[in-house]
Parts: sequence; structure tokens; C-alpha cells
Amino acid sequence: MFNLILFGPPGTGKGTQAVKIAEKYGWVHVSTGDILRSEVSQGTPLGLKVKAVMEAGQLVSDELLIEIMESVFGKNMGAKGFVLDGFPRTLKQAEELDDMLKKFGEKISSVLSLKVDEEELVKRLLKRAQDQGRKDDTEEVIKNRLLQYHQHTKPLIDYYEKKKLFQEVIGVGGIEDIFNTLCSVINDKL
Ligand code: B4P
Repeated sequence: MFNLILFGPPGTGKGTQAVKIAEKYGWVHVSTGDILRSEVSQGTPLGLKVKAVMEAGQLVSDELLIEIMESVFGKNMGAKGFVLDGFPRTLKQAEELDDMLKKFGEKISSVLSLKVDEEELVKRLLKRAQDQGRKDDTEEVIKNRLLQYHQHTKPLIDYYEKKKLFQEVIGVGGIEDIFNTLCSVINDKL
């Protein structure tokens, strides 16, 4: 199995590229943001619990995310690979992810981080607000999401660098060009 983490702050294009990678390689795309948004839109007990947290741009609790991911892995362990998009976002999630994969005799294969400067990130998310009206794409909430990234998620760079799994890829330019660069990095690791 190839277990890829697509890493980066909100708006770097993780979701956009993860869909394309999963399709090309036949891997399972896991977007924790999509999973949570679907729970919110269906009004499930989990959705009701996380709605306000997400709309404020805060991180949902590690316990809930770990529960969700255990269920995702449990259901898909026969897959050829996974593209994780938006998970892990905290050190606790990263450690638990390692433990979860270990139970299945698996480990993370690579962490690819999309590099985009903050001005461009805000521009993209505000554009998405116009196109799709996502509640967490307002200027104030975007600021909070970036703050959460710097406080809780950025420290994972060090965690994965120590494991020699971390690699940066330029995330600015055409979606196809970025996809081709990601594929050539992945192909070298297959
Ligand atoms: P996510 O859905 O993961 O939100 P995101 O980080 O903004 O990534 P997204 O995939 O949407 O954006 P992308 O970069 O693809 O999370 C939402 C919320 O869920 C979090 O704030 C949190 O509350 C909760 N959550 C999720 N996972 C969690 C976890 N593990 N722990 C705790 N809480 C969690 O794209 C952004 C925009 O840029 C798009 O409009 C796209 O079209 C555009 N774009 C992409 N590539 C481009 C390019 N090359 N050029 C120009 N525009 C581009």
C-alpha cells in the first residue's frame, strides 16, 4: 500500500490535488473536511457537535477525528493506497495515525507539502467563498484557520522531517502543472 499525506495550510490545493491523485493511482481519497461537512449537512449527531467549531475555523477534537479515521481504515484496508487530505492536523493525530497504521502492518509512505504564500491562500479562499459560499471562507475565519495551522499543524513538519518523509512541492501555478510535479515525485517513490 502507498499511504500519502498531502500537507499544507488551508487553501494550498490539497483537496484539488488529492482528488486527481486518487483517481490516477486508484487510491482512496480521505478528506476529513469533506467527511465532517457531510455530517453537518446531514444534521447527524456528529455534525451537530462539530458545526459551530468548523464555522469558527477551529479544529475539531482529536478524539472525534481519530474515531472517524479508525472507521475509514477499518472499511478500506484492502485498498491499494490512501491519499490523506486534511489529516493529521495535530501532533496527537499524527502519533495516533502511526499507531493505527501499525496495527494493519502499514506506515506512512510520504508527506508532500504544497507551498503557497499566505497572500495567495487568502485570495483563493475568498474566491471560493464567492463561488461556493463555504461558511468558513470569510476573511475573519480564514485568519483563524491560518492561526490554527501555525499553532497546531505546522509543528508536524518537524515530526515528518525527522522520519525523512517530508518533501515540499511548489503549489503555485496551473492545477495540471502542480499535479504533474506531484506525480513525478510520487512515481519516484513507488
Ligand atoms: P478542510 O476541508 O480540510 O479545509 P482546507 O484546509 O481549507 O482545505 P481544502 O481542501 O478545502 O482547500 P484546498 O486547499 O483544496 O477543513 C475544513 C475544516 O474541517 C477545518 O477548518 C476544521 O474545522 C475541520 N477539520 C478537517 N480536518 C480536521 C482535522 N484533521 N482535525 C481537526 N479538524 C479538522 O483549495 C482551496 C481553494 O483553492 C479551492 O477553491 C481551489 O479551487 C483553489 N485552488 C486549488 N489549487 C489552485 C491553484 N493551483 N491555483 C488557484 N487556485 C487553486
